[in-house]
Amino acid sequence: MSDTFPAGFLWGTATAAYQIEGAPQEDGRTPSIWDTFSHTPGKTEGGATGDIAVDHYHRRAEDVRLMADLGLNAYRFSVSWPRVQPTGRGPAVQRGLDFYRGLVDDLLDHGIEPVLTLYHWDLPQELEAAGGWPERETAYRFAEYARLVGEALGDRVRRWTTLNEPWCSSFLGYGSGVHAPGRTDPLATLRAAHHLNLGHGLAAQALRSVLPAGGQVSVSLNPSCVRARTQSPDDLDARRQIDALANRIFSGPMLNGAYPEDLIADTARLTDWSFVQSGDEALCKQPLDSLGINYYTPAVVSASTDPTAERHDGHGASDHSPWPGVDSVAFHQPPGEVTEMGWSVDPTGMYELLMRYSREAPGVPLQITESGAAYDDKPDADGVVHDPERIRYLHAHLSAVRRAIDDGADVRGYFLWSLMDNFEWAYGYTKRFGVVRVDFETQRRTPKSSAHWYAKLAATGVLPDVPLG
Ligand code: PNW
Repeated sequence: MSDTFPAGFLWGTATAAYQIEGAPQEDGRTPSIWDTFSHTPGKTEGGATGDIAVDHYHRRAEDVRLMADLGLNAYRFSVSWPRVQPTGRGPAVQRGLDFYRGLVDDLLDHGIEPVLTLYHWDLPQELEAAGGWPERETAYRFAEYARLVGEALGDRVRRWTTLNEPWCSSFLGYGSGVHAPGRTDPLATLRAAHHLNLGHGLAAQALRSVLPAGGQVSVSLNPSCVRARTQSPDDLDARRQIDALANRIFSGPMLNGAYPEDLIADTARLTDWSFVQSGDEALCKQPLDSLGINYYTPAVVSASTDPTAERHDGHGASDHSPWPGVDSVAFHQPPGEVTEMGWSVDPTGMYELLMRYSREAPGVPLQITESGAAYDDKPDADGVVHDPERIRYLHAHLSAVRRAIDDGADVRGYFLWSLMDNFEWAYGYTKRFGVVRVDFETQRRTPKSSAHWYAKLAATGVLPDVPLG
């Protein structure tokens, strides 16, 4: 196997607005569902919020310099919807747009390609008050917002992503309630999933109509590599059910223009899916210039008749299952090594997903738009942060990407989650995914050894060895 990546490969890191920016009330920004949720007692670890986060709103230039010093050639970030369009309706706020225009200009000045995500979970609170993603109107509002940002930044941003991980927005936000807005309603979960699909389709159309020639439209999914615990028919059926709700509920409409029939049948007790109007499914299927895959860990499932079976689905603690209509599937902790999230380390899952989506989205280049790991690394007495576990994790996953390329997958880039330690949603500041350490008191940034390792990869296109020990 070659350890060299194709020429032109994008080597980037990824972040999301709410996880890094802070400045929730500056320049006209209004609350998003994550402001409301994180300020609700009991929703995040230690009551953590993104009020300050890592103060990126004020340290943008320093953060771009960090990337430039590491020699990275791409950066995936998200735009905060309530910064640009505070109520989720009406004209854009110029000062909000100016921040992103400044960011993009800084990136371009340093030869770093901006990869812009329109929605990484921070719905304007006013739209949630009107019903949020379970309401069809939200999809139209999202497309209008996409058009505004496209018009404002399309002259300098070539690569656009509509949604980040619509599974998390719907299943964790409206099903298990561990993410904002914290609702626990199985029917609302399915309605939200559909309106996210529809919002993607409408936003992709809106972007196409305003972007100059060469503009690229993508979406980032977090497909689950679902494994059956045994090959028994019941366990295989458990896998089929979860695969439908984790993966095909999005890839069905987005890639094939139709919801899978087994999904409709499995959820028949909850809904007749009449919220899917005629023409919607075709609209969800828009041409994609690339497909973004976010991957961290696989899932292992079995059939279970024991409703009290312990859940190990890695989706956080909730009394409510994220899976609408599923009452007979157990999740199991896979054997072997885990990261600080308790997520099992399984690079083969990455390989399998890349091969699967190569088949399911023929002709569409793939990007790994998130991959990385949380470890509890600390600075040593000299202030140096050694994170050999993260280097091993990255090496193993990049080897899996390389193997998928050898086997025919058209993978064009890798975006490491994350550039720097940040607000890890319900886990607050307790989980560190960064290749740059952030001291959350002083906001001081220190590249970890993994950052230097990754910089070497970006500079050479050749997978460096893993340090021993
Ligand atoms: C992704 N799950 O979140 C997000 O895109 C990032 O914002 C986040 O920081 C990163 O992964 C690490 O967590 C996920 O429970 C959160 O399956 C939860 C799940 C998956 C992805």
